[in-house]
Amino acid sequence: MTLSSNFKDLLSEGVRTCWRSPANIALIKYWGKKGHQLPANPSLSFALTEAYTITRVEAKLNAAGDGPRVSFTFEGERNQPFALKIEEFLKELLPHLDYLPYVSLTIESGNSFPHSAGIASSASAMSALALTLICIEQQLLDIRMDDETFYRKASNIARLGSGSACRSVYGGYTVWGKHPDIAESSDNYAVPIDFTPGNLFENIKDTILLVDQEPKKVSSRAGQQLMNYHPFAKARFEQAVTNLSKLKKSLIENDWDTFASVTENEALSLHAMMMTSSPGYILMRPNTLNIVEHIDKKRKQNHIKVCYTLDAGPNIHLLYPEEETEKALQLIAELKQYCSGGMMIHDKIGSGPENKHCK
Ligand code: 2P0
Repeated sequence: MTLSSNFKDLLSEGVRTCWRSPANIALIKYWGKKGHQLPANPSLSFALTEAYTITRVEAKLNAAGDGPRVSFTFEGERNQPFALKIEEFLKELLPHLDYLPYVSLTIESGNSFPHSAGIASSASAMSALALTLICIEQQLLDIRMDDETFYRKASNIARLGSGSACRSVYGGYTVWGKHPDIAESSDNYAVPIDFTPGNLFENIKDTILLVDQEPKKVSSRAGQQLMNYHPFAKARFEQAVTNLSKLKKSLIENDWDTFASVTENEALSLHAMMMTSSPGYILMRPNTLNIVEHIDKKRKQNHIKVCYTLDAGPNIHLLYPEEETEKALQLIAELKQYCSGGMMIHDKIGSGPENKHCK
């Protein structure tokens, strides 16, 4: 690539951008890969509101062309493990972003949620960084992309950093992975859903019950790799496709009971895959099961519209429609005893990344 004089001028002054990007919670789970960071099955998630990463980036000229050179801080401090992940990610991006060798990047990042809370931070972190990098490309090459092209490109780039991150570049419900019922769905990037969910799901809430805040015994990356040799992999990938169709129907038909049974089936199947991997492992804790049993019992007694899902960890995401908040909060008060230090995060579906509120 030849650097234009304008490109050099811009970088001499420094090009800056900042994005805030949310975590997401998957209802249909991505668990297993094919090819290069492509999903073995489609997944569906919604963006959260309160759990997000803010990432600020300044790009300056690196005339040597041996970049990107990187200076990274997390919440004001150097963080070697995160810095290594980012360097690895940027190397992956060299074939995709021509300007990278010619820049020195100063990257400052921080999360809205405690790092130890056991909430997946790679989705918000990698999506925020992907958005900043595409934004810088636009400024440097003076390209004007329409929104759809911009977000698809950011999603494609985010995927290379962390699969679930590609779903975090949009608000609301999002699908990643080719599925016959979702128009324009792709394995390369996520797309917003192409249908309107019923009112029970428009403002869905998610209270995250923090059962255990210890670091995970097995990383998601390692867990996903175990799917390559898993005896039940084929059936699991087919199950996700069928469950996505059922979930779409339940969202459109405003059918909470079907939504709940599919969502919980996905959560338990995800953990069943972990338990039946070789070697097998268990990320749920005794209090995860105590919460599940308590929800089952109280839901039957009081007909509360609640259901749960699990990420790759022990914490429970309790989902409920906005209109059910009062009843759900009573149940949540009973569940507090099972949370580590009584900790929980009250979150809800969100409108996706922004670049205007970065302070
Ligand atoms: C998901 N998870 O769909 C599933 C459900 C966790 C449980 O995607 O290897 O960090 O970086 O692509 O995205 C977590 O795995 O894995 C995940 P990589 P990622 O949200």
